[in-house]
Amino acid sequence: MLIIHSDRTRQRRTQTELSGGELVSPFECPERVDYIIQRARDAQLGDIREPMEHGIDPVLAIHDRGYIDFLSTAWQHWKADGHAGEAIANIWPTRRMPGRHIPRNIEGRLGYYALAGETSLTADSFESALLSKDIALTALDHVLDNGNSAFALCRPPGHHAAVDQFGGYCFINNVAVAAQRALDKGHQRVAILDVDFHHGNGTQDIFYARNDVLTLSLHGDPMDEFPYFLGFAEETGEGPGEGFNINYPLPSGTDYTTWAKHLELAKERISEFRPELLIIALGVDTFENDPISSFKLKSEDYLDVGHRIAALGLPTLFVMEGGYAVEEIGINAVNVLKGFSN
Ligand code: Q9C
Ligand code: ZN
Repeated sequence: MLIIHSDRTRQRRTQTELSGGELVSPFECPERVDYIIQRARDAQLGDIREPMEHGIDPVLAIHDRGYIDFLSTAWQHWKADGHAGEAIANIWPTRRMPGRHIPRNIEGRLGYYALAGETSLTADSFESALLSKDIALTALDHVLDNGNSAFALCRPPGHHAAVDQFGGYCFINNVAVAAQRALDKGHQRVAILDVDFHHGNGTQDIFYARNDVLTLSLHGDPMDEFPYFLGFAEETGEGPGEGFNINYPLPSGTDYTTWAKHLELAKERISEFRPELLIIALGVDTFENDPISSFKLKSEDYLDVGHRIAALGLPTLFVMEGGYAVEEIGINAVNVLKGFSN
């Protein structure tokens, strides 16, 4: 399987993540990619190529322009205001503070465009997010050109990024950008299956009222897990999109037997939809030793995950999302791709 990768993903090395009331060294770190690419090389998974630049238009096809302008200038404004640390949101439009106005001050703007407070915005954030979407789009080009599957080794991840919000380590929604691009290149129907431990709230948000992109997510029950406020089973889409969003919230401690049953349910729905392209939001934070998650998948289970996805028989684009057991992330992610290819 072709792999799209860039060493420039290393430029993103944020210093702080707000976690447990402390500023900790971020879980979403550059070593994640190092372990995955090392393992892909060792396993001789396939050719490794550099991403090509695709510009901003595919991003504006799904994200709000004001949001993208904010991302591109936020750090400059934050520094100009003399703040010492990385930019972290600390106030939001909430119930009875509806946020009808976008504040002038960067602190207010940060809250307006953030959906969570763990993710620091830094000098590299926008550029890194652009690089990540170029990795996804270059891998997509390959799938569109020859019908073969490909792996986009994206970093930062994307599936929490909504139409006009960042958070959960995500700024630009890579799977959504790729899905929209496939439609703009002539596809009629694209399915996005999100197997990251966390609900793909951003992807759901972007396509919620549409029936040309089927969105499905298997994840920790939002009653107990991030992002808490979206990802419930009753969220099935709206308007023309009714029936085209499917959530499978699963309890803490879910093991592979239960998880795989829900994967099969998702696959039935995908087959019924008859997509021309399948995009997998590939998080491996479902791993038993993941430091911020609570499912119980084992390394060898990921081979079976790949095998089960391959049974759909669709051109498939794998896009890297989460996974924070850094030393095992390479084995787990590459096992999915090996299981798919064998
Ligand atoms: N104390 C992805 O997997 N909550 N994002 C962290 C740590 C945010 C995960 C809590 C989790 C975001 C792409
Ligand atoms: Zn995740």
